[in-house]
Amino acid sequence: MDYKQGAYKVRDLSLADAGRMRIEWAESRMPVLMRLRDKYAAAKPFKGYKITGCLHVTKETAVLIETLAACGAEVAWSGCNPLSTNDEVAAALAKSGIEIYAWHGMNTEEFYWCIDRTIDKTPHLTLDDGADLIFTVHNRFPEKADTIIGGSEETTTGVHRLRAMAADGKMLYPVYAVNDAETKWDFDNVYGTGQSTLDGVLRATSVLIAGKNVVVAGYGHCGRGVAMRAKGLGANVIVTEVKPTAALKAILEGNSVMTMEDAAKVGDIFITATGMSDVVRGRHFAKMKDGAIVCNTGHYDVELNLKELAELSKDTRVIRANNREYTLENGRRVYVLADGRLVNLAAAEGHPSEVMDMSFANQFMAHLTLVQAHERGDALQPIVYDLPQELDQEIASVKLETMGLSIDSLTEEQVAYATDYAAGT
Ligand code: RBV
Repeated sequence: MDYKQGAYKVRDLSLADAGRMRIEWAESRMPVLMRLRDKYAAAKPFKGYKITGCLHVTKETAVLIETLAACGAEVAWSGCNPLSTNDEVAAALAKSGIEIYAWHGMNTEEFYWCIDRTIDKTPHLTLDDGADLIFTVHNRFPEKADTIIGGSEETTTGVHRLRAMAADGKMLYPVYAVNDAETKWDFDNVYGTGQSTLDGVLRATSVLIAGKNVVVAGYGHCGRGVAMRAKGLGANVIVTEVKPTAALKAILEGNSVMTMEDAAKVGDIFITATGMSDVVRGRHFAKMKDGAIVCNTGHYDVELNLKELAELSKDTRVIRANNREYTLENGRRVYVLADGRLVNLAAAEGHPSEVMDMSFANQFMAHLTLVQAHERGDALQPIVYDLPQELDQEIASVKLETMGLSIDSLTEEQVAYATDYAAGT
């Protein structure tokens, strides 16, 4: 481990050159964020602001971090999951002077130690994925909130929790729900999760997807993306749900729908994407076929009850990277990927750069908005804010432009037609 107090703690600083090449690869596929870097690098709107982040340390996150730094921010970072840090990227960031505490395979105590080190900086802004940093500030260092002007949250699970906290009047500063921007959830959660989850399953197993029964638990945006991509590879997709409208959508979009109780007996590969705890538990594992593969792509590792699986098992071993075999008392084998942690980041590299480009453009703009409001003297409430919808169109339009695509625009007559309530047949 390479450690320098107040500067970094990463696995191995000598991985920095390899990490730098990964970051450059991501930069070449994140044109929207790179444009924001170019646009604001001279004015340095974040000069004098300390931004503390807790988000997967990937090559894409590195592009976000270095964009914030290029625009004047003093940044301190930790990873938001013990298994999602890319050690090469972490080393590259440390070597280029970013304060970073993150390594792959840390335990829970180390996880919070890293977050605490970033809070030591007394930040002005917090940037979360899963709300662990914000909750740590609120629960253990509430005095630090006095100098925090605002924060942002990247993912569905985090936003749900923060909205609950705000409804209870317990939030100490305003937070932008980056997840809820259309150019985030309608792309990252669907196409990002869809591809990266299958990527994780393939890297951990290398099995043929075609002809398999893939059980997707949860048909929200993430589950829908996973189902779509599994089907694209030739799987028979079975969806389990608790929400009637979501189940209906799943069936009308060509999937089968059944209870987990029934799906457990026929599934070959199980992927949870619900944000809920104990979706697959002992009684389900007990019914599974020999060789069943089970993983989770939700933010927290609560969706698979591995304690109950361990109780049913007589033996367990790691059979390949991110793939643990459990031999049950009934003699059948079940394979759990990435210890039930989000398989797309633990076993693969997270979402592709192209999709993180828009998610992180929203993150950048959320922080810029907070700083600008602060400098204008606008008092934001300690609640969860949505980003303005115009921003979605702006980000999408730059994305299209960088893809070399043009779209039509309405004529004046069409605009008039759209708002003419007297028009009819
Ligand atoms: N996510 N980040 C990456 N490549 O950096 N991949 C996925 C990456 C984020 C994504 O935005 C999602 O909301 C969150 O991880 C779940 O923790």
